[in-house]
Amino acid sequence: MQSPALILWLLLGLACGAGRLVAAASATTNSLGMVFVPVPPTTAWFCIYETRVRDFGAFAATHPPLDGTNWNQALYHGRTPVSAGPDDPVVNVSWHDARAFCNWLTQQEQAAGCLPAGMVYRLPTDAEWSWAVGIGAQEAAGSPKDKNARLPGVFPWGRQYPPPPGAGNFADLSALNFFTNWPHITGYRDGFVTTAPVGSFSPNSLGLYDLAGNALEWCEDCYAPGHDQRVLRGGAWINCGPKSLLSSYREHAGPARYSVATGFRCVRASAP
Ligand SMILES: [Ca+2]
Repeated sequence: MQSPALILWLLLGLACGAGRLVAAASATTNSLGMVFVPVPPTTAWFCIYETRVRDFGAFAATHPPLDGTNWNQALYHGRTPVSAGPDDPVVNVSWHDARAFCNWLTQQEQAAGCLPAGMVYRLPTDAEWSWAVGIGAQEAAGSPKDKNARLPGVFPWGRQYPPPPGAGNFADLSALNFFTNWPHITGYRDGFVTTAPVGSFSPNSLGLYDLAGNALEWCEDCYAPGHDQRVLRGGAWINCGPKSLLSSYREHAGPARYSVATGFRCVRASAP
């Protein structure tokens, strides 16, 4: 039986312009066109896409200054465009910037009556991200640092390495041809030198796209107790694995850092 808050949220979705329901109780779309699906057994609904340039632009145009620079005209080594299109994942955003976007979206939609007062947008926790990628039941207790790369041979697409065709956007033959002497996955070609539009590759069983590659995704958590750096999951267009593409692999960076490989994904959940 669905909770009253969830039923209210689903009904509000019908009344919020672009916030139409895609499939009742299994996916919902918000005012920016971001689609969310449940990730059991967590109570968070994950955006099926990494946050796009078009999503972030709705916020960034009115909320400078940000830690990250050139989020809408990112360049690798000063000359190769990254995330040049509106449907590419936004990059060059810090953990602070990503959280500010989530807070802004919460306020916007609550003010418009599109989001119940008891619900928020936020970054996923490291544990929620593990459930999203399918390893939540396999990881032992501990910090993200304790869990880092502890499940060898388990990738978002399965156990095969190199990945099968269409598994995601990684450092591939397309990038090798463009950059030359570029570390890449032998024999793998995804067709994208840098980022790809979100949803260009097959989703996982929950309907989530790009958990492997494209852009690294900020999580809420610190990497370890007493550690001020934050967790990043999922690998990026710049990674060729195999370790950096494991489902259990974590990177970490300071909350003000940003890069052409770093973006984020939102979840929609009850307020803490
Ligand atoms: Ca690629």
